[in-house]
Amino acid sequence: MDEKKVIFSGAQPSGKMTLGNYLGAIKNWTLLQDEYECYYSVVDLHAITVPQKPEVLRNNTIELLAQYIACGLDPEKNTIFIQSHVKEHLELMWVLNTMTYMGELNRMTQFKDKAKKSEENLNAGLFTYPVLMAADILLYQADLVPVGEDQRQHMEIARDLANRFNNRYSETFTIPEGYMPKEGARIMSLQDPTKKMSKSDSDPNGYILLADDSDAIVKKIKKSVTDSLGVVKYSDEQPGIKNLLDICANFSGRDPQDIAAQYEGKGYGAFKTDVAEIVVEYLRPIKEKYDYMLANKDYLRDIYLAGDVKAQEKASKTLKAVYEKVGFIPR
Ligand code: ATP
Ligand code: LTN
Repeated sequence: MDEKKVIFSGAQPSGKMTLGNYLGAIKNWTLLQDEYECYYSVVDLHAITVPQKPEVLRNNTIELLAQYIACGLDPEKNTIFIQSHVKEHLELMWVLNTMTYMGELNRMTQFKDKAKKSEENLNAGLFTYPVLMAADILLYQADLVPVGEDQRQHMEIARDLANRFNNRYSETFTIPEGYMPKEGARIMSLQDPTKKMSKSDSDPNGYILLADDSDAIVKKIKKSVTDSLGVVKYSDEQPGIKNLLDICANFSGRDPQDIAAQYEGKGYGAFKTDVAEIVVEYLRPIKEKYDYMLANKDYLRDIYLAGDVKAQEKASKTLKAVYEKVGFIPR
């Protein structure tokens, strides 16, 4: 029997899941779950690189897990777990930290962006965030990492660290590859289409949450920032309209240019009404399943407890090999 290739990915419980998270990453997770051995984590250790209220973090963690399932991840097929429950992530991170150059972390655009936003809390965790992400991926010997476009630089570091370790010691890690969707890899904020849609945005009108009700979705799309040209065209000069076309194309499986052609001679109002309807209808079953999952917290607990054990089994094997190669005496 051919061994399945391995996938690892994760999302931070730093808020509720947005349309960007779904189209950029989670949708692909669900599409790949049959062909790969998949590990999907709620990466709570990453979330605390920005301040979190403990109660809120706990809720977000469970809610994100519920959303994974609501989006279609099958807990029987995938290992779904909570990052902080598998201590190996932190242990491998330490080893990789000692092999990561300050210069390469300094180049990370996510760090620069987040540093600007949190000048009063410029902590070391924010700086070494990509090293923890590399540890996540390498522990599971992942071949493929389905993520959005914003994670490209972090994927490069993970690959560089894997190669660096393999060259310094001997073949240990699989070299992972990022897997980004053709459309939807970078969904933009509805309020500022030059910025990515982000669940930790301070303006809730900038993002659509999978848990938003229909009224909220319609309002946010109607209020979305466009331009004064008044023509629905798929063009870089109209980033707001382009973003709505991308969303629409992704949900309807149609070509964005074809959709644009349909609105010739019509204004933005009609276009926005249709986009809102497509989004609401697509998200309806996800939202229903999500509400159901949240009413079944014991089931969610069973899922992550089983996932934690399976994840740790795999992670501990890799870590043991790493410790030996580095020269630590086994206990
Ligand atoms: P935060 O706002 O707290 O930084 P986030 O929503 O940007 O969080 P994560 O939870 O860390 O990001 O991301 C989960 C996945 O969603 C990642 O693979 C990321 O690349 C993807 N993703 C996040 N935002 C977008 C977006 N706007 N468009 C496409 N993919 C996205
Ligand atoms: N940094 C990612 C979340 C993340 C991740 C990972 C994604 C943490 N560890 C490992 C893929 C693989 C982000 O989306 N901000």
